[in-house]
Amino acid sequence: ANPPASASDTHDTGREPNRTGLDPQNVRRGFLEHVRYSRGKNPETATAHDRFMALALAVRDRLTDRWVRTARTYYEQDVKRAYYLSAEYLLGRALGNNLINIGMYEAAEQAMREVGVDLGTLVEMEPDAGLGNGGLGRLAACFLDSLATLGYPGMGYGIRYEFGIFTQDIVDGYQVERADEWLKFGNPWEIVRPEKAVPVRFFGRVEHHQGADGRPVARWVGGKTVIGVPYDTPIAGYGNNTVNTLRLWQARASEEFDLLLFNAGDYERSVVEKNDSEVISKVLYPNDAFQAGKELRLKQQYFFVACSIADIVRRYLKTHTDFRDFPNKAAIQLNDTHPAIAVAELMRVFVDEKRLQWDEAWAITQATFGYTNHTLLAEAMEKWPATLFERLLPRHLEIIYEINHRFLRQVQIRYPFDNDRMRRLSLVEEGPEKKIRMAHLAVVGSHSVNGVAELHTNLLRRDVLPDFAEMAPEKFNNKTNGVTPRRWLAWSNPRLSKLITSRIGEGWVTDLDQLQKLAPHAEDPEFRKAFAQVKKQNKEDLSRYLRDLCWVNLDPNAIFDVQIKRLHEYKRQLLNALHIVSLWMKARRDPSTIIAPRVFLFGAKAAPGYHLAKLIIRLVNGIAEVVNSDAGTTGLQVLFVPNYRVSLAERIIPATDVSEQISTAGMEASGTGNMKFMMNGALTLGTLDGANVEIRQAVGDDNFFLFGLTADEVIARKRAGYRPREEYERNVELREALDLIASGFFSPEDKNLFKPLVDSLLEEDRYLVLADFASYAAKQEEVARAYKDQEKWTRMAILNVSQSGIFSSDRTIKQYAEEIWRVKQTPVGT
Ligand code: HBZ
Repeated sequence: ANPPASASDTHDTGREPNRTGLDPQNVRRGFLEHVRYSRGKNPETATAHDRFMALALAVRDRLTDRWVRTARTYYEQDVKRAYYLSAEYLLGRALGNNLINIGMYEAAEQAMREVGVDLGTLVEMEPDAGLGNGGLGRLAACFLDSLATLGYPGMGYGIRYEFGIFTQDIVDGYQVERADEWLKFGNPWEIVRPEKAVPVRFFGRVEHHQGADGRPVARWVGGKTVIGVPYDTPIAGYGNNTVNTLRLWQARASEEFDLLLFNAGDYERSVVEKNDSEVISKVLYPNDAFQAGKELRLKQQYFFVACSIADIVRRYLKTHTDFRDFPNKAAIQLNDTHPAIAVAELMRVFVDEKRLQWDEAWAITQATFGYTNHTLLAEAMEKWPATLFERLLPRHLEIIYEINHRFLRQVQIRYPFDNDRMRRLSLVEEGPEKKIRMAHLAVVGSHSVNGVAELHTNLLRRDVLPDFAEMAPEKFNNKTNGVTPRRWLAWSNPRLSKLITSRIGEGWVTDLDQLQKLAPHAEDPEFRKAFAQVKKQNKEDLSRYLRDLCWVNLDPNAIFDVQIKRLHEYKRQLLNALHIVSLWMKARRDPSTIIAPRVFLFGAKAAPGYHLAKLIIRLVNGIAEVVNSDAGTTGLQVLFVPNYRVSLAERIIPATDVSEQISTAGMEASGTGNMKFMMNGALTLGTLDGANVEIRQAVGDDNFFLFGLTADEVIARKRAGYRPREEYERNVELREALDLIASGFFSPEDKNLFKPLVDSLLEEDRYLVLADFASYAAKQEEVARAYKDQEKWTRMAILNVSQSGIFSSDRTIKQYAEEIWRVKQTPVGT
C-alpha cells in the first residue's frame, strides 16, 4: 500500500508516491499515463511497440525511487564501492527481469489483462541489449544482478555501443551479418546525464618540465579531445530496495573542437572529425577469443576507461581529499585485459594531475585493482604494438615503461642474472615489433589475479603466467563463475520454478543452495512425474516457437540435445556434427541402430572474419537438410537456430535434455551455459574442462556423461606428435563420416566446399576432434540408452537441479566481495 503523499515527504525524498505502487490498479494507471503522455497515443491507436515502451517506462518509474534512495544510502554511509570495468555487457531483455526482481510480474500481468493486452507479447517487443559477444559479457550481466540482489554497493562501467553483436541471418545455409539496431526505436531504461560528461584526450605529445615544487612534471598536451557522455541503466536487486547503476559511455565530438574548425571556415573537416570521434562507441567488436589488434579497438578501451576512472575519482573527491584512503572506498575489477589500460590511467591521474609521488600512487593503484582472466588461448591475449601506443597514448606508454622498469628491477633483485626470466616477465615483448603485454600490465598493477574455474585457475598458474605465480603466489586465486538464478530459472522457466517452490518454498531464488532440499524428492514418483511433465511442456513450447520461426516440426518426444554457444574450433561443434553424420549413416543402413529419437539443436554466431567457423555453420545446415529429409525413418532431426542470443537461450535451455559441453580439455576457461543447463534439469555430456569439472564433482559421476582426454592428456598427445590421420584410418565410423563430408554430399552445389574443414582435421586437428571422436560416440550411445529409462533419467535430472546451487552468481559475487573487494552489504531502506 502507498503511504499518503505529504508535501514534506515529497520534498525530503523526491518521491512521487503515485509512481511507486506495485498493485495492478497503480500499474495500469502508470501504463495508461505513459501511453498518452510519453507516446502521445490513445490506447486504441497505440502500437504493440508503444505499449511495450509505456509499460517499460511505468516499470522504470517504479524503480526510480529506489534508485535514488540507493545512491543516497551509499553516499551518506560513504561505503566502499566495487566498480566493474567491462568492455561488454550481454544484458538481453530487461522488462521481464525487472518485473520479477521488483516483485510486480503478476500485477503487471493482471494490469495488462485488464486493458486487453498480453504481457508476453509486450515482452517479445523488446530488443536484446546485445552489448557483448558471449560468456564474458553475459557473466558481467549476471554479476550486476547478483551485486544488486545481495545489496552490495556495486557499479558497472562500459561502452554504450550503438550497434551490439550483429544480427545473424542464415541464407542458403551461410551466416550473413546485419547491423544490430537495438536503439532504433528508443531505449526506455536509460537516462542520459550530459552534466557528467568527461573529456578524453587522444594523440598529442608529452612535455617534461621542472615543477614549482622542484619535482619533474609531465604534461600531456595537444592531440584531440573526445567527450564521453554517460547513460545510466538501473539494475534492480531481487526482493530488496537496491537499485544499482550500469553507466555506459557514448562518444561525442567535443564542441570547442568543432566550433574552432567551423569558425575557421572548414565546415567539411569539422564534420569529418565529428565522425572520427563518434565512431568510437559505434560498434562492438564481434570477436570472442581472438585479438584483432585494430586501432579503433584500443581507442574504445581507453575511451571508456578514462571516462570511468575520471568518474570514480570525481566521486571520491566529493567527500575526500587524501588519496591514501582511496582503496578503502574503491575496488576496481578488470574484466579481462580489455580495460587493463586503467592501471596506467589511474597512475597518470595520480602522478600527473594530482601530483602524488610515484611510489605512493603505485601502492594505491595496486591496492585498488583486481584482474580476472577469462582465457588460456594464446591468440586471445592482448598485445598492442608500442608504436600504436606511442601515437595514441604517448603518456601512457611512458608510464608503462616506468612501471616495467621498476618491476624488472624487483625481478632482478629477486632472481639475479636470470635474463630469460626478465624477458618472460617484461610488460614489453621484444621482437621484430615491440609489443605491450596487457595481461602483464594487469597482473603487475593488481593485488588479485583470478581465473574463472578451478581447472582454469590452475592452468593459469602452471602454463600461462607461471613466472608471476611463482613471484607472487598470494595474488592468484580462483573465483568459479556462476549465473543468476533470477533470469536463468525464475524468469526463463516459470513451470519448473513453480514446481520447485511448491515443494521447498521460494527461498531458493536468493539462496540457491536450498535446491538441495529437492534431492529427496527425486525418489518421489509423483514429483518425478511432475518434473518430467514440466520438461515435456517446455519442449512443446520450444517446438511451437521453432515451427513458426524455422518451419520445422520438432518431435517433443525426442531427446533434445543442444549445443548453444559462440562458434569456435575449440568448442568443437565439428565433433558434434561428425557424430550426427555417423549416426545418420548407421540409421540409414539399419534404423534399429537408433536407440532413441533425437533432435540436435545448434545455435551459434561466428566472428565475421573467422572463415572456418562460418564454414562449420554451413556444414551443420547441410547436414540438417539431409538428415531432416528422412527424419521419419531415422528419428533424427537437426536444426541450426538462427541468431542465437540471450532471449533465445531463455527459451531453449528449459527445454533441453542433453547439454553439449564438449570443448577440448584445457581450452574452455569455465563455461557458464553449462551451469544454466544443469539448473534447468539437463544432463551434461562433457569433457573435463572448465567448470564441467566442478559440475561433475557436485552431481557425482553417475549423473554426468563424461568423455574425452583430460587437459594433461591433451598436452601429452600433442607432445608425443599427434597424427590425426591415424585416428581416421583406425575408426571406420569416423572415416565414413569424414569421407561423406569430403565427397561433397552435404554441398552438392560445390563438392569441394568443406575441403578446408576436412583438411584441417586430417592434417593438424589442433583441437583433437578426431582423438576424442570414439569416446564421444560411445558416450552418446550411453546417453540414448539412459534416456530410454525415463524414471532414471528424470531422477538424474532432478539431482542435477538439486546440486546446482553453487553455480549461482550470488555465491561467486560473495567471494569477490569478501576475498578481493572487501565491500560490505549495504541494505537500502524503504
Ligand atoms: O568467458 C569466456 C570464456 O571462453 C568462458 O569459458 C567463460 O565462461 C566466460 C566467462 O568467464 N570468454 C569470453 O567470452 N571472451 C570473450 O568474449 C572475448 C571478447 C573479446 C576479446 C577476447 C575475448 O577480445
